[in-house]
Amino acid sequence: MRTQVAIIGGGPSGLLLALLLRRRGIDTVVLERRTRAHVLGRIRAGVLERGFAALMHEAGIGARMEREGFLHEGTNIAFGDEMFRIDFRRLAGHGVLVYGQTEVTRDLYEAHDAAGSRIVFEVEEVAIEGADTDTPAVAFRTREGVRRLACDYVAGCDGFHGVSRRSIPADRRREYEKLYPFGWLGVLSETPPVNDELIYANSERGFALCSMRNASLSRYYIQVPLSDSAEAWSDTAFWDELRRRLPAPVAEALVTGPSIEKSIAPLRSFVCEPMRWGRLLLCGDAAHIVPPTGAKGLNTAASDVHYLYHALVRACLEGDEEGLERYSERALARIWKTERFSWWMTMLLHRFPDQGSFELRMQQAELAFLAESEAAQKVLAENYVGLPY
Ligand code: RFL
Ligand code: PHB
Repeated sequence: MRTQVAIIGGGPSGLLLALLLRRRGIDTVVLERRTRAHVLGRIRAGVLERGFAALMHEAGIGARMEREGFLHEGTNIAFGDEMFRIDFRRLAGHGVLVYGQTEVTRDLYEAHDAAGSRIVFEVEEVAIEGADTDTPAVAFRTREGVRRLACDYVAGCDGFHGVSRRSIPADRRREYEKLYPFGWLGVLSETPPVNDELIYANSERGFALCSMRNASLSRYYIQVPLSDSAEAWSDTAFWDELRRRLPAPVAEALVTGPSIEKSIAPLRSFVCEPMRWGRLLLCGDAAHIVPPTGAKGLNTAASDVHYLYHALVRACLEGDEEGLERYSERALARIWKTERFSWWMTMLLHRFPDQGSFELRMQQAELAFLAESEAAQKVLAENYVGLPY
């Protein structure tokens, strides 16, 4: 088997990169460890930056997103019983789109079906060979046996737990990591959202977030200790705890119902440098993770796709490797700023087990300042809607 760009991972990064490259006549093969149904069953991100939406359009799949996505021109921050709004349109010029990662992934798979793309599911024992040579390849096992995919470049889009990052020799990469001492318990329910915009809440019982997928599908999160398990949280216990963390008028307006998905995600900040080793290019969660507080994970994956797509087009169609040589530096420059924003939002809105009374006062003062200062709100708005590529 041979292709120009072997793409490991059929999540949003890998699928979007493959679709963009195909549209420019560059051949790709996507290798995915799971089944398509499994990938589509994962409930993850909900907020898309304008840059992400532009890439969807460029890939020719923006129509349903435009039709069914919700434009959010602001967000709300609650602390205790107080709540204030950050006006994205006024402060940053435009808003964000609420359109779930599940829908993005479905649109991507459908476009690949129509294009007749080669996507191999349930691959095992994926191994990258010769990434530091001019003739790389990816070996993998399917039900039919071991196969070998020769290629010009390998895009490592296989998420945080994939093989790509670990294929870069340990002495050629540097990893930066921060683990937070809590997770997010998320619930999806077929209930109308409590508010027409998101609410991020800092309460003395811990963080809570009110989000949504559409007018009849809500997504809520609460901060929980890492030792908790999702199964141990009954729906009633979840709704009771969520209500306690929201300002009284919001809590009273909350419509509850049975959960249709419930899971706990740990919070982590992580960056691997560099994102390139020879002809292996890392992209998305394979290279970096942010805590979900700023809604940046999927959006950061998309900015990598943007840089990598343009670099690969230049390399494959014009034989010019400058874009690939500078890919890691360009992508990381934006990633570190997004890491900073996600870390800052996380520190601002959560309760920490080791938070002393001074740290608590600092957090309260920062929230009070944010509530009053247009300059501080502008910083948040500029980052939330997405830094330029
Ligand atoms: P993914 O989605 O993890 O996809 C990687 C794919 O690679 C496959 N894979 C392999 N394939 C072949 N061989 C191997 N050895 C492989 N190992 C793994 C996996 O099966 C998978 O299909 O990474 P990608 O494509 O880089 O996309 C990243 C995003 O999924 C992620 O950043 C976001 O979901 C993060 N995130 C959010 N991002 C936002 O921008 N806005 C949000 O509102 C937001 N909310 C969230 C989130 C992530 C969450 N969780 C559970 C992690 C909320 C949550 C709760
Ligand atoms: C979501 O809707 O899943 C979501 C929204 C905003 C975040 C994180 C997750 O910051």
